[in-house]
Amino acid sequence: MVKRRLLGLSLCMGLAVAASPAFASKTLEAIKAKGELSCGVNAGLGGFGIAGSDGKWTGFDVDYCRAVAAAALGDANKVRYVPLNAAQRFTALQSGEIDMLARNTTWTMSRDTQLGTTFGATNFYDGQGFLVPKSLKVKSAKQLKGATICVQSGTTTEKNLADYFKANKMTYKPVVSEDNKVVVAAYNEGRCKVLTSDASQLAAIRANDTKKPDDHIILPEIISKEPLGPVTRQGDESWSKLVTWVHFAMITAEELGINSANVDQKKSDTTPEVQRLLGQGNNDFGKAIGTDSQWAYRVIKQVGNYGEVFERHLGKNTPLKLDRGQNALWTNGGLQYAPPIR
Ligand SMILES: N[C@@H](CCC(=O)N[C@@H](CS)C(=O)NCC(=O)O)C(=O)O
Repeated sequence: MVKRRLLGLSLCMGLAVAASPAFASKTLEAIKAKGELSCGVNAGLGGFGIAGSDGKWTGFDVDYCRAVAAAALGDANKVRYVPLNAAQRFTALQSGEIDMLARNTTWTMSRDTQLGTTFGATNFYDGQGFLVPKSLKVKSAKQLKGATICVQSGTTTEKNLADYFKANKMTYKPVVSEDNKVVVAAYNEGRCKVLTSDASQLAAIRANDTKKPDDHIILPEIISKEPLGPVTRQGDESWSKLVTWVHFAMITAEELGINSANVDQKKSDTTPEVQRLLGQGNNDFGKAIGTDSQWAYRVIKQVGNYGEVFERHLGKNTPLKLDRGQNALWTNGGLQYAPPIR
């Protein structure tokens, strides 16, 4: 009786009843053995994933790869970037060519349940929009009846476009290609009047791929939900959890005011939440995901908290000039929220 009550109490408090062994992750073991994380990224999307002329990859998604490498391997630089287009991305994950995908990929039910792939974190809340030349004098998507619209195949974009025009009883002429470069070139050459994609991508395309960004506007209508996040293969839950919790650690760090510049100092902060995140005292939340107590410390030290990464690649001082918007912390009216580390 007493025993049962004790068991009830410990379960209630969320304590482990028996020491739970770390689940062996085949993916993590393989990554450790090869000494690098193979991370699928966009082949060239400024702000999210792009290789410079020196071959160095940068971007918001690239930093997610780096953060996972810091947690899993101890070094954010131990990443092999695998550029993938929209059509290739899931096959690369299914076949084992990559260990994870960090490439502006929308979490949908079919992708989560039918492809042998799995989602866990939404690191960027996005939505689909329309880019048009100002010279067109269009102010609303509702004025796009009969328009030629450039869109990339193998994306949620293509499907949402069809839904939106159907719902609004409008016709349109799609100009479709599997290759994003072809899609963007078609827009720049006027072969389509409108380009549709995730709004963040439109901001990137307008800033980086049009001759005069100011000659183009993104229409006010956002026609879909595009929760973007990292994707892993189904069947290795421990690895998937590691990838998900890296995002939560970055959110928690921002919430607690911990960043790459002050994280060393914060190690001596006695606030319990800070100690748990940074693996101080007896806290070791990394072991159960196959790493060690310093997993989150390394992410913050080597890559930064969520806000730092957002500002570095997408914020006001970048060509994309994106607001935090829905990606603000929940404490600031946004949707970014992490379950507690305890
Ligand atoms: N978030 C949407 C769209 C993502 C997407 O792949 N967008 C295209 C259109 S700009 C892209 O990134 N293309 C680059 C490429 O395929 O290389 C999805 O997951 O389907």
